[in-house]
Amino acid sequence: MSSSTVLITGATSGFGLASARLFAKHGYSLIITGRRFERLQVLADELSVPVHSVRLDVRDAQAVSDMVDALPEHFRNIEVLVNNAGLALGAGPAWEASLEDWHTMIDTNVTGLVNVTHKLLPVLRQQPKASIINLASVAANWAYPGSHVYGGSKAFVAQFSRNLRSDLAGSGVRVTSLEPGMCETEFSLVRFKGDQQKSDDLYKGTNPLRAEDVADIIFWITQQPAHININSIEVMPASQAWDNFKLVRS
Ligand code: NDP
Ligand code: 8X3
Repeated sequence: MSSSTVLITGATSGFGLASARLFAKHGYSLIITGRRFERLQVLADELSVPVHSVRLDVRDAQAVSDMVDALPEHFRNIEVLVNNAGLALGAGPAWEASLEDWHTMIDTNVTGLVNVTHKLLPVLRQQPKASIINLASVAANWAYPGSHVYGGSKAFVAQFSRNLRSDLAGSGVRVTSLEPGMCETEFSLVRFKGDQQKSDDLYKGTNPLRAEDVADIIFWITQQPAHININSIEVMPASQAWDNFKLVRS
C-alpha cells in the first residue's frame, strides 16, 4: 500500500479510468480530472482511497494552474503524473479533415499536455522519486493513412518525453513515453464522432488491448526502483503489426 498521490488527466474513460482504479487498489490517493465531472463523481464514490475530483479541460492553462494551486493539503505531494488526456478526431485523408479538428488535437494532445507538465514539474521535482507517464501512441512512430495531425501530435509527445528525460536526469523524476497500439476504449467513438457502429466494426475480431492492460503497464512503470527509467514502451495487441510501404503507380 502507498501513501503517495497520483494525478491523472482524462480519468473519465479508458486508460485514465482503468489507471485510477488500479492505483486506488494499491492505496494511492488520487487527483482525477476530466471535463465530464459527473463521471469523476461516480468514480470517486466507487473508490475507497482519498480522491480529489476536478473538472478540468487541459487546454485551459489558467485552469490547470488554478487547479494545482488550490489542491487540498493532502493531495499536494504528487509523485505520479499520468498525462493521458487526449484524442483523435477523424480518420480520413488530410485534405478532407477539418481545420478545427486539427486545432483541437494539437490544443489537447500537445498544448494541454504541456500545460499540465509545466505546472507540475516544480511539484514533482520536490519528490525523491517521481514519474511522468506521457501517453503517446504507435502513431508517434509509424505513419498510416488518416493519422496526419493525430500522429504528429503524438510524435511531439514522444520527443518531448525524451527531451524532458535529458533535463530531468538525476533529479529523481523519471519520464516515460508510453506508445500503445489499438486499444478498445472510447477512443474510436470519439474519433468517429459518436458512430458506435464504426467503432465496434474496427475492433471486431481483433482481440484489441484493453484499458486494463495499459493501466497495468502504467502502474508497472511507476513501481520500478528509483535508479531505473523506462524511456519508452511500444505495445500492440498481438493481432496488430506493421504493413508494407505503399507504392502508387501512375
Ligand atoms: P478515451 O476516449 O477512452 O479517453 C480519453 C480521455 O481524455 C477521457 O477521459 C477524456 O475526458 C479526456 N480528454 C479528452 N480531451 C480532454 C480535454 N480537453 N481536457 C481534459 N480531458 C480530456 O481514450 P483512451 O483512454 O483510449 O485514450 C487515452 C490516451 O491514450 C489519449 O491520449 C489517446 O490519444 C492515447 N492512446 C489511445 C490508444 C487507443 O487505441 N485507445 C492508443 C494509443 C494512445 P473528458 O472527455 O471527460 O474530458
Ligand atoms: C491510437 C492508436 O493505431 O489508432 O493512438 O493510432 S492508433
